[in-house]
Amino acid sequence: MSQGDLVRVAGAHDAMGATLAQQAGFQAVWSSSLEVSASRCLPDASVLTMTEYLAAAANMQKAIDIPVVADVDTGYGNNLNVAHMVHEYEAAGITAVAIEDKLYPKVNSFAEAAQTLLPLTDFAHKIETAKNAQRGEDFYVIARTEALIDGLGVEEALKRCTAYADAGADAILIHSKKKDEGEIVEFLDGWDGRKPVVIVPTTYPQWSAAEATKHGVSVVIYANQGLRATVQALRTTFGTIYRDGTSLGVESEIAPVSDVFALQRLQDWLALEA
Ligand code: SPV
Ligand code: MG
Repeated sequence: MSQGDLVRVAGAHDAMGATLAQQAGFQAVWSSSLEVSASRCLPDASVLTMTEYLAAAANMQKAIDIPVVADVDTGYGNNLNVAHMVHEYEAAGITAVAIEDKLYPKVNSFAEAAQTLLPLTDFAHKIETAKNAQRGEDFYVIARTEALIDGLGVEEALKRCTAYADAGADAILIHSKKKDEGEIVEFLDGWDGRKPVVIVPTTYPQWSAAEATKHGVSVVIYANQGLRATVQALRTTFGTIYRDGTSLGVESEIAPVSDVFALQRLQDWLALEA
């Protein structure tokens, strides 16, 4: 970000996904609450605990050389929970956390459910608490507003992000569930640039990284495409093997075992023992 280049981030839920994201060239990995909860077939609704989300993020960070940006939902409670979260994530070597201004327990932004936001001043206080709790210099707190998700409009989103930036957030994340980029562009046109902007173009994938850069976006998160690819691939592969009574029909489509060994860095481990 300091070089002025767009930072592209891929969502993952385990070390394998994080490693594949790094190999594809992404600059960071998003430890997605949707992915981590879905990997256990549980809803993205504050059902898992902080320690479970932290374990997933830490497993990813241990496997890769690029930063993990951890989606920490609401910070798992109120201000003291946020402070504890920052202590634990920072100690685990996580580079950045993104905290959202929804009420705990939260539910995924795309769920057909009511979204309730914290009052602006309460969430600004949460951000201040997070920054106060941080011990070193190299830890980043991203403030995420769900104002557009809650239908409160661009003006409210700008007001909130300005307050969160002034409370000490290192970047702000503006989320939208619209099928076009209209309200995101409107937000970016109104943003004074006091802190970098992060977007998550899940529902408006036609809006490219190049266009986002032109509008002043610093970070783009592809939050869940990896998970959705996995669902599709496993469904097709398992279905074909079960139907055919042989795996012959999928052999040319799936990674060879040698590829899996490479991801496990088996040669390095054998060299270590030798
Ligand atoms: C996630 O990946 O968990 C996110 C982004 O928070 S979204 O699912 O779009 O809310
Ligand atoms: Mg999430």
